[in-house]
Amino acid sequence: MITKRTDREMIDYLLAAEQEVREVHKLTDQNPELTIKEAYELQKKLIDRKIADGARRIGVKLGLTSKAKQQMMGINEAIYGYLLDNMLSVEWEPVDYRRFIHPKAEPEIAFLMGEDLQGQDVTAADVLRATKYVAPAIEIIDSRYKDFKFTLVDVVADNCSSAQFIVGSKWVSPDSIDLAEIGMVMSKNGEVATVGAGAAVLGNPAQAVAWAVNKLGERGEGLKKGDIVLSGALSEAVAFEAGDSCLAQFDGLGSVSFLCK
Ligand code: OOG
Ligand code: MG
Repeated sequence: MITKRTDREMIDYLLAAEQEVREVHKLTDQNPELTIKEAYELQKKLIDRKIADGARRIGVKLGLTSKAKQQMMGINEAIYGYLLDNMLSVEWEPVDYRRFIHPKAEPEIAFLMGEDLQGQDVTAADVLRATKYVAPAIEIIDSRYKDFKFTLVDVVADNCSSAQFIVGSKWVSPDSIDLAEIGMVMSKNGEVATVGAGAAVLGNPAQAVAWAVNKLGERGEGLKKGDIVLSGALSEAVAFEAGDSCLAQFDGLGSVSFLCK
């Protein structure tokens, strides 16, 4: 018999999986009727709980903005979630494998917002105007779900698999570069693991950020000055283990790397 869980139980369940570093069955296994709207409400409650426990919201992340990622995960829709201060790591500090269940690295372009941005008909040009810098980034995703498999509803409730991210130290004005044309190579332990281009992210990463701003706008939210936005992986994600290192090199943006201990 399927016993449906309440919101609070589902959040406790996901938080326990993360804290205890173990994978769990998808929420939709027990609550198959969950809608995408309810999934975003669960996500919000999960983030609010982390904030109540001392974390701070520092930005927004997009997911499944590239065909490579959509095909990899079998979901044809972009998603968004939140970035918290305890997810940000510095490049020279190794990431700790013991924090993860089954982590994967994704090469991304990060935006640093120079102004607040909110609305429901925001364009890529508006995003670029409100952006102070762009920088190379690697997101480490770590779905709480068994075998890294989920439906759209499940992944949204799980804050889009967010775990950690690293931003490179070179910050470039968005005026000086065409984001769609940026080529990217990510290598693991010195060997090419995946390649991509800025255009893979909904045609242009700024377009992807505009999509997220418009979605947030529907809920009366937006981006704030100083927010970091991860615009979504340019290629498929690459699994790694303790001892591995990853380096993502972007034309015109420089590189970002991490070592996993
Ligand atoms: C969902 C998160 C995807 C991206 O950049 O596409 C994501 C997942 O694949 O687990 O962060
Ligand atoms: Mg990502």
